[in-house]
Amino acid sequence: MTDKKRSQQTDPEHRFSERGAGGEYHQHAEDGAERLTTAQGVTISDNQNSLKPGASGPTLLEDFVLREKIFHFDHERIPERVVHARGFGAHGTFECKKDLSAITRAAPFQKVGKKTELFARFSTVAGNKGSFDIPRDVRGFAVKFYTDEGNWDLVGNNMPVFFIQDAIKFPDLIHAVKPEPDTGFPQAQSAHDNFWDFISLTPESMHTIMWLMSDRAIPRSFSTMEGFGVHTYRFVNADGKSTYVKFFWKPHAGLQSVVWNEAMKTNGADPDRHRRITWEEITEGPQPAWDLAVQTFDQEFADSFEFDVLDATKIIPEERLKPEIVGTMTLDRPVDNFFAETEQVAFCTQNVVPGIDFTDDPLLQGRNFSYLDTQIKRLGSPNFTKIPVNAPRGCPVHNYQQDGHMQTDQPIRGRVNYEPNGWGEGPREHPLEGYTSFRQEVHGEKARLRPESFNDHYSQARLFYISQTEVEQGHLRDAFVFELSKCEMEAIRIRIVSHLRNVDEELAAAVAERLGIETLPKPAPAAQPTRMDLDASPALSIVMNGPGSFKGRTIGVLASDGADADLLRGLMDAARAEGAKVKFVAPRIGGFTDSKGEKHPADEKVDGGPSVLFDAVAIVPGEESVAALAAMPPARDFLTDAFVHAKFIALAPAAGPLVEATGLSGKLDDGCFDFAEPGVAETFVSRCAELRFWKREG
Ligand code: HDE
Repeated sequence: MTDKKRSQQTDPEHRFSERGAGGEYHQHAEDGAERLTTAQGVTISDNQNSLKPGASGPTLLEDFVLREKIFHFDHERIPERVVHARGFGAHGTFECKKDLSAITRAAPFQKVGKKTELFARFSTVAGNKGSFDIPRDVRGFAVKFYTDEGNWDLVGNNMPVFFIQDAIKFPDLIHAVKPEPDTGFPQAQSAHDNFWDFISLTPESMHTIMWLMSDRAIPRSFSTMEGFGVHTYRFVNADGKSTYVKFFWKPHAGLQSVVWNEAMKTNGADPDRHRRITWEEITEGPQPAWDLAVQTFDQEFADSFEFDVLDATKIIPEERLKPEIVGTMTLDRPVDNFFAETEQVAFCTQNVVPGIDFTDDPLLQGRNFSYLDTQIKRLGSPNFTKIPVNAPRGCPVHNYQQDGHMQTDQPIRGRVNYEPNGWGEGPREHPLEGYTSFRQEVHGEKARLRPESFNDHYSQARLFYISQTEVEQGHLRDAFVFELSKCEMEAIRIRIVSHLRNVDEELAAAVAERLGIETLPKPAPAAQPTRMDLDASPALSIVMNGPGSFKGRTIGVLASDGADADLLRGLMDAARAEGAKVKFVAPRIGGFTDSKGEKHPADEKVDGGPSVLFDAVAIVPGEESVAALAAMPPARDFLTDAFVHAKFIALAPAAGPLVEATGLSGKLDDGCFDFAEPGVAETFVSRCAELRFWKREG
């Protein structure tokens, strides 16, 4: 567990400043306390008042303390990332679980038990920095490994495929999804005409669109989502032999997402949901952890595979080629400063180390240009590599790169700033230990072409769809309906349905019916007319890949004065035994007093702690206070939402009037537990391991 502590207590009687005899305010620095200074190191005597001739005189230009403070403040902002602006980062460690030295020279994989420090950043793609955490969107999953042989950035997403096959289309894709240029909205939404217009004219996006409409796009937390390197990369061993590799991050907490209605409400109740959960997980445990798994294969496999392994819109199903676990990443330390680390971290796909190389995937090739370019725009200088979060840690850095904006280092001392030099000084290249690109023969006519082997846009879209459980298929259908219902142009809705007919006829018909499209359009003309019918891949379902435990999850207990103390104790014990947490929601933040007179501070006041913030709920009011609770709309919503979002619910006998007030009497099902005695808590918590009572969705 991290030793990271935030200030938790403040002196209630602390007086911030005192008025002196001359009208000036003073804050007395205690002896030994740190002095407040200017950037030039001059101690500041008064940080509350600017310099004036007389108390009501105009502020003097001479006031360098004021001017310096305001000047620095004026320059606090840097451009946000053009995509993935909203992110959350943390430090961690990678531990090697399998020696891969036979297939790669890459430093993190040379010995079982070898640890490599890392920095991970998760992000949404479309929203700006101040947007919310659970839009329907792809999530970035970027990891910087500070290896002994330089930094390796594995800049992936929580989906294994991408919308487009060639980098040249990226600016159009992003322009289309971002707020429309005239109105400036919608923010952090794909549900608008421009996005769906572009998609409807880009059949290669169909596979990723299925992922985007699935619950993968609304994860419960970063710790319950998978990560993917997306592209096929190369491992290269000491003999220069290449093995293709695809990277996967498999969460220890199992896969879990929220439902759409819950996501929308969560964004209002706690826009910082994912970052808050991550912070709590790192500081309180269980710490977020993922296994790194790899699919490795040779050219022969690539040639025999029915899709092109260089096409980023395709996966190699896990049942076809099992990803092998090679290590574990644990996030164990939050940042000390959000701006310095999370904001300034600069991932570049071009950051590879000996043993890892690129392939000819045209998306990856374009990315290798974009990331370095964008960091210079964002961070303002090629010296961004010196910022601590970006600087290599596991190895020395020596070169003749010099000067530039914000050079904080004095790398070159003396006269030698070039190489080769006859002074017998300075670093030299090392042909054997240095990075060598995989030796590959390249030939072909120069032209703007796409391989024929990239042409099948529907087979894997269908594979994804048929691999979902019925519940997930229902969510996916509803997501299409929701998004397309926000499109004003009927032609766009129709074009999307025409693509869906190539994916699944029933899905197309269901979406069309719910959109009010009376006549099904013809299927979209496909570049490759024959769609393959592939076997379902259970690895693609979230529901089938849950944790099998309620560990790390939270039960929200709505309680009020007089709540049955034994029931509460039973619930807390059962939760603790499972590694889950209990949080109290009460009418007042000061808390409630249970039936044995014990006072429990509340974690949330009822209108600030809706049930969308919890994985399961219990309703444990006092008999005397339940009527008042039932009269509160947020208390009724607490129960209704938990029910609608298919959560497991424990109801103490005293909860009756609240159940009645919500209109749920007579509708309670097997996902609702009669919490009449403390022992029920154990059954309840063990059932919660299923995470949701999906049957309720019918
Ligand atoms: Fe990115 N992407 N991307 N992307 N991407 C950026 O770089 C780009 C793509 C991904 O937490 C930018 O530093 C192009 C695929 C992540 O800081 C930019 C193309 C995948 C992050 C950029 C892609 C990603 C970015 C913006 C098409 C998954 C956030 C800010 C060829 C494999 C990293 C920045 C962080 C960020 C360009 C497609 C993942 C503009 C041109 C595919 C996780 O350089």
